[in-house]
Amino acid sequence: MLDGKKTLFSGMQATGNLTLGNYLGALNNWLTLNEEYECFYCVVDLHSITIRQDPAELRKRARALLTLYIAAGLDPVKNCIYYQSHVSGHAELSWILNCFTYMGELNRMTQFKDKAAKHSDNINAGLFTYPVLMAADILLFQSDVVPVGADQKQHLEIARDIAERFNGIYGNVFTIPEPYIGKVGAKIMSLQEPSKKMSKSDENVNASIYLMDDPDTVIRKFKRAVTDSDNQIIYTDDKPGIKNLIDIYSLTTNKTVEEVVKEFDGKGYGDFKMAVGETVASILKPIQDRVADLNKDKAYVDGIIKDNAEKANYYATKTLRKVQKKVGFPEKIR
Ligand code: ATP
Ligand code: LTN
Repeated sequence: MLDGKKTLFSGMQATGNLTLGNYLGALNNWLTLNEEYECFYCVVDLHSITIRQDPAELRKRARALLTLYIAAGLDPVKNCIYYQSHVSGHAELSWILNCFTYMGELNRMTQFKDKAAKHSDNINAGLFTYPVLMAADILLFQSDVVPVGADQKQHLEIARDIAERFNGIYGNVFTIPEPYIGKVGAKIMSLQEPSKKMSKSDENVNASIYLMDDPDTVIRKFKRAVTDSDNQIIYTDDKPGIKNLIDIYSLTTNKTVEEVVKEFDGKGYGDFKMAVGETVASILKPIQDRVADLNKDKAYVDGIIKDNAEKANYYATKTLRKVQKKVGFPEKIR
């Protein structure tokens, strides 16, 4: 809660090109919630460097991600769209919260285990304390709700635990955040290995639909999507490939799973995959057009970056001052 308004915070890493999983699992919910709340949508570049990044590439991707937030339909005047690295409060609060987080809690984080296994040559302390920085992001803005995909649920739980612990010691400092995880689409699966989630850092480009993929690529990737061989469109865990495509089609057409199954009753996988491909391509096209327009207007996007960083800094400083005072840091002499 900020200035009497309910607050929403969410963010994405600029670790690669956004996928349909990011869109349907997170961004789409951001769009439906953004009227109700004071919203902060962050490009979490501090989190990105827990994995080694090429600096020029990171800068480019972070800009592309911020542009995509706007192109997807988030109004940058009503919503605070900004880079995490432009608001030093994230790192400062993160340090303080590190001192209220136990090693045992962080040791249980499944994302840490997965990422550590994947990047065994660089298991750095930042990767380990990643959830604390995420808690700082959320708590800095006194967030009431945090829309994320299902894979982030554990991180939300630890953020709540840290906030409750801190409040338990110092009184009501932080709003306790609630996760918002959509019922359908919370986990869009890889098109090549439907037992794995679709991930922007997947090396196999055919496993993911990228939001910037052109229509032919989208259709080709869906045609090649791994399914089983019995050619029946049924929604069941035994058919993870088809189940995933039904979820995608249902979300992108606003039809229920039952309606989708009925629509394709008696039709084969070929027809179904084509329909999914065409629908997804038609949703992506206007977003891609807006990205192209925004890329032509550097000054406009720069202005948004500047104004929103100021706004985010204003609120971040407010919370940070309160926290610093509570833990016993001396007040600054002005
Ligand atoms: P990486 O591959 O670098 O781990 P990612 O694709 O998993 O990236 P994140 O930046 O970690 O993406 O996630 C951004 C948001 O998208 C989060 O809210 C996350 O829960 C959501 N998300 C990511 N992948 C999926 C998916 N396959 N289905 C639904 N939501 C997803
Ligand atoms: N860890 C998240 C990205 C993230 C985030 C946040 C999401 C960083 N800080 C705060 C919601 C709220 C991920 O999606 N990988």
